[in-house]
Amino acid sequence: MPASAIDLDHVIGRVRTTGYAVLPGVLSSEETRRTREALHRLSELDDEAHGVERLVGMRERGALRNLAAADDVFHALLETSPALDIVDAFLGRRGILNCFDALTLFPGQGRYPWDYHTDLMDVTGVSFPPDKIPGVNVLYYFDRVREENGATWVVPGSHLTLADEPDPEVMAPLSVPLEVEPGDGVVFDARIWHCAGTNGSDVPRALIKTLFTAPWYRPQMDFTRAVPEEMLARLGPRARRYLNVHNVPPTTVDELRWRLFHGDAVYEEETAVDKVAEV
Ligand SMILES: O=C(O)CCC(=O)C(=O)O
Repeated sequence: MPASAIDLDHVIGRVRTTGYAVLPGVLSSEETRRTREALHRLSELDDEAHGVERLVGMRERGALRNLAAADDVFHALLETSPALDIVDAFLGRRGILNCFDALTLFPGQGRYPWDYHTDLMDVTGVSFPPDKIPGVNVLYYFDRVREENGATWVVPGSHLTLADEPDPEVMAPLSVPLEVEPGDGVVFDARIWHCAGTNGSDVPRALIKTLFTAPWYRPQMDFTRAVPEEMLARLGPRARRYLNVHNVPPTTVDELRWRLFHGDAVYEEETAVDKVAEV
């Protein structure tokens, strides 16, 4: 999908009011195919490396973590995906990645309705100014998903509630299943209450989750160390910003002084070279 095909104002309006928007065909069919294949390979490797039983015991089977470090094929989701313009529109040039994982629902597996949650539980119940959104989640789907094979359920408008522990039995009837095709995305305000459904089919259904937040929210991993240096170096400025390379606190007084003097210039890598090292 060319970036221009997203009606940014429309999507932003939907996310602000209902809390979510579906992005039909946000990935091209070629990207969808290559990414799905890579997920499949990675899932087999994870099973082999850690053992299916152990992963199931940890509730981690099919949860493929830190995709930025797994394969260059995933980097498009931090560099060229049209959905990133929506992320930047909400979070500005300081938005960072919180997690970049694949999540799989295997046949018979489900989380509905006990697992209603928001993606920013640390700020659940906190009131923000209407124009400030602390986080945006973009989900990418690789299967045709319906209620029967584990659609994601969202409670429209619930991103604005200040209730910090709503009853799942109350939320379930208020929620809607998101029906999508392979290559579709869903973007939502990360405060929306949502829940994975139950996969009643005989094939796994997988999605990729890219959660972005304001720079003050602690990411799931320290990507500056969790992504190999040579991979970080291959990435463009936008992806490096999401991976938080500018947000690591200074480790020397010289570096601190450089930053105090240059202020926000540290975020200007998208138009300049990485000056942090040039203290
Ligand atoms: O797997 C799903 O449908 C929902 C994923 C989810 O709960 C999340 O992104 O936090």
